[in-house]
Amino acid sequence: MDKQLFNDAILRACRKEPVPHIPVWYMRQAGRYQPEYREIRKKYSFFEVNENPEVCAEVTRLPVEQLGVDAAILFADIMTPLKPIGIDVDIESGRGPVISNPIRTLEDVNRMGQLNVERHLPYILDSIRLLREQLSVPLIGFGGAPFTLASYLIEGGPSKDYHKTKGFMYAYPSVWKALMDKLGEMTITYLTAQIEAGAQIVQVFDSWVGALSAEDYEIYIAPTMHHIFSEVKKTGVPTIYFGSGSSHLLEQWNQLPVDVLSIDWRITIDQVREKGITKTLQGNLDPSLLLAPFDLLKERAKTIIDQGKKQQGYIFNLGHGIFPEASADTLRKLTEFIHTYSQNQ
Ligand code: 1CP
Repeated sequence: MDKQLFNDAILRACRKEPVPHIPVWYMRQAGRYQPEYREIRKKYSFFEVNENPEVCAEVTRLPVEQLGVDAAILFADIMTPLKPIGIDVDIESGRGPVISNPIRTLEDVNRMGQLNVERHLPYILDSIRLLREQLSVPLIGFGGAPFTLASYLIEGGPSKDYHKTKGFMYAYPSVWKALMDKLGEMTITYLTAQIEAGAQIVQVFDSWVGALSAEDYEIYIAPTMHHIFSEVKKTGVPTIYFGSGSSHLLEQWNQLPVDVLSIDWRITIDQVREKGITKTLQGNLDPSLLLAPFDLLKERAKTIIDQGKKQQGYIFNLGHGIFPEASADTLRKLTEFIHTYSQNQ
């Protein structure tokens, strides 16, 4: 790849360096809102797309080509590494990951195997290598964080309140610790392998950890997250940590050896900066605004950029993922607006 043509704005933002424009990408930028994706899914199951590097690379590139975003995110799921270690997970259309053998006991935890990425997920590494040849923007690798993975493993599928997960955590603290340790090591192994294959940034999705109080985060989660980010830091590749509804945990996140904090719309960027947080920030447009009249969407994006630009180290994104009802055309126009508005200031 010709270095001159390579758009490294997001890497610069991660490192808090000056940028030619505010970099932007969208969580869940590949998915059901795209007619092309829906066509591909008629032919292949979710995991078939995941397991075929040519198709996986095509789906990963689609939003870069169509929306003009500044980064690609590998097409996979947070559940991808759990399948080869003995978890019977299926992705149900319109629902999400469903598990037929939920975790209930220490024996269940011990039965989970050890991830060997070269052996179990060679297609993930092949997809990354292929994408690095094809892309002129950085490639983001990713994994699920232990709490969020555990919520699916214990609930058996998506949940609204995480009562079973939290009940398990309070009732069996030593089994919980064993589960966090196991998922933590798996995450380190998985992210490191993606980086060795060519991922240029990695994001850890802890989508549901905001369900915990700050006190419980400190006791049950922080040590594992500290371990994960200190290990991944050794690679020198920038790391991003995302959670929704997690503003009450930001002071604790700020203590982690992570480079970028990805926030949702329940807090403003100014409010985060007022807390003394100086890490790069990513976010935080409410994805529902994708259904608003474009002028309103633009106004809200403008406010976010104006706040984000006050310090070096800002990446535009949504506060959570794109959903199937969103329009690719709106996202394309939004991306263009963010680039021109942030260039001309
Ligand atoms: O462009 C991309 O972002 C694509 C890659 C990607 C990523 C980063 C997918 C594909 N999934 C994810 C992460 C992921 N998966 C998260 C973290 C991000 C978030 O909070 O949105 C979570 C919680 C999951 C679990 C999951 N997988 C759900 C959510 C269920 C719930 O509890 O609400 C769903 C619906 C899936 C399936 C899935 N994963 C990805 C896609 C495109 C889909 C839809 C599947 C389909 O084609 O049927």
